[in-house]
Amino acid sequence: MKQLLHSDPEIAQLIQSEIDRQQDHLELIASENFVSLSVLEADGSVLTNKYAEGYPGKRYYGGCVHVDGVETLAKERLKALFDVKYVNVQPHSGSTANMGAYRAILEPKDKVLGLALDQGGHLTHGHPLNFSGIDYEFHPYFVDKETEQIDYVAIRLQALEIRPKLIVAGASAYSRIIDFAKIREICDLTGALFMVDMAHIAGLVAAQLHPNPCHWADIVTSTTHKTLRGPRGGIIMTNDEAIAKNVDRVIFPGIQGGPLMHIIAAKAVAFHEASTEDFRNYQKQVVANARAFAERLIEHGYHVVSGGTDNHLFLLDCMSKAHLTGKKAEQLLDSVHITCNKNTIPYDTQKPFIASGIRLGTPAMTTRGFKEADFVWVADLIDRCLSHPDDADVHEQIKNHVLELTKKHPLPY
Ligand code: DSN
Repeated sequence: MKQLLHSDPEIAQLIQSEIDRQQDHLELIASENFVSLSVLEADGSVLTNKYAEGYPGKRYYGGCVHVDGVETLAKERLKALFDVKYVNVQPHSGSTANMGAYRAILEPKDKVLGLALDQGGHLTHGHPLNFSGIDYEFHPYFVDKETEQIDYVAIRLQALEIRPKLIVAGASAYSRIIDFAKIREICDLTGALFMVDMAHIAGLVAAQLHPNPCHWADIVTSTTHKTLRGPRGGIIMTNDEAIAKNVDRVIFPGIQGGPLMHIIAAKAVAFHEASTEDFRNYQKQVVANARAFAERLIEHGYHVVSGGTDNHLFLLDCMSKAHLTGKKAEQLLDSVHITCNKNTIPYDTQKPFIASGIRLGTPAMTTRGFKEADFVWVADLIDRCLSHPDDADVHEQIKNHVLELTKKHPLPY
């Protein structure tokens, strides 16, 4: 940052402080990750200078020969990674990708089924204040009260009664394998289209550790920065040519103007990385770490929603042992350099801003080289912190342990 330090020391200092924070905190936010230096280099490249409205070979600006090459490569790599025929790599974010997908297949006010936000769903799956809940008539489906897993029988009954135009699967806080085949069956029975937002699990899907929704759904969206470990952005995929044509028209000129070519280059780099054996091994470790982490917290006496995890995350019910709200637990852990987010648990009695749980994920620290034993240690630190909410000496000791752990696995930035 030599140049920035000279020209704008205030911003340079804030960036340096963020690098330091990322270095010496335990990052357990399930939707975050650490990109490779190659992704970072593409992300920070001169491609940010280029306007390229349109698509490869059909641009509204001159000088697009090289960015055409970049976008074509990104598309080809993405198709191969998820075994899908048509892709759009231009969405600026997951929300824009979802808006594009809905607009490509729905009319305003169409009925849609989506997982309830307070049970693991996402804002863009029908929250009343989000464009999705405003533009379409969303009906939430739920997890079973006992198993805390998606209740496919109830979805079937709901779909038969409501007759939605679309069923959306995908979640931001659900720790089990989603049975796409079962939802496809319900869609076929009721005449609904099927969309999967695989943002959270895209890396696991790429590594073939979760069923591939592109084999079941009419349309699939994702972000590229979570388990997939690419730059911040969105993508849309389909095997249906007519839907693909709609998607391209809806993204540009429908929703966006110029694509972010530096981000598309970084996406291409990430898709290449995600196709390697190293990445598959990384994802296996992500899942093994999440399992060991959850099991240790269960041994400590906590309730983990649904009793465990099949993927990269789980929800810890902080009321179950520590008798703390998720908000308080998040604040306490933050004070000892353990970063996570409060989260409602299914059938929560607390409001979303308070919540009874926290969401814990392993993708970021696994990128730093953490193995099962490290996560067992992290579980012990979390338990110690939540069991001693007012003990400053204990908190100081935990902070020192966190530093020991983070120093053992430094970031390359
Ligand atoms: N906000 C993201 C998450 O944390 O899961 C979802 O978009």
